[in-house]
Amino acid sequence: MKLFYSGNSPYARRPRIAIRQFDMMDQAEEQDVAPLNTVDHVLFTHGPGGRVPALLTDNGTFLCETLIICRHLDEASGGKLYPTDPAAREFSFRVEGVGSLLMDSLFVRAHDSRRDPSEQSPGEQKTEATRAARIYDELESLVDQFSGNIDMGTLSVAASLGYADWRHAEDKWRAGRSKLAAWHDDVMMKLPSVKDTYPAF
Ligand SMILES: N[C@@H](CCC(=O)N[C@@H](CS)C(=O)NCC(=O)O)C(=O)O
Repeated sequence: MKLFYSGNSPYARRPRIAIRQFDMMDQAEEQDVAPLNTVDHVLFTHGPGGRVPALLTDNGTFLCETLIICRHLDEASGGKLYPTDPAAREFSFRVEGVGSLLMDSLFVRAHDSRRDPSEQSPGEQKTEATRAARIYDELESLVDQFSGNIDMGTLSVAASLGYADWRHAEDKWRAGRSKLAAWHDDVMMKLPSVKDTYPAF
């Protein structure tokens, strides 16, 4: 299979982390397709979206959307990305959902803040900043429960926090959230899969 990505894409980082963490480098080739948004972009030969990550499966099916791609990687790996115990699996989905929600919120705000000032929406940025703060707090309260897990739930949270470091340093998400900070910096960043894909900025 082939994963299409672009360098600092926080969404593409999630399957890129999974491929490294769950020893799938032999199964998945990666192709950097930056810059995005060109008229004749290679992604448009596969579908209308033009977004990364995208995955061409071994059967030639073109998949888009991070959560779908991670689901496919889980199947292709024989179930390595999520726990098999039903309760632990459900909890991993919960954590992945929260991490994914955080990424969406951070991404929307970063995107809006880079628009021409005349096109920005301060109201939307405030809404998303408030949402992100609520999610950081939720993660701080959950971290004791997930800190020992290495699965797509926790890896997705790490990807979102790395994106917050890059695009939203002003959030100071570590302030007052010492357990979450220690988990990210001392546990997750020690994993080569997480460290090696951390955004370059
Ligand atoms: N909902 C998508 C979002 C993916 C996304 O927005 N990717 C960005 C890069 S981080 C992209 O491809 N942007 C190019 C564009 O919007 O044309 C997912 O979960 O995979």
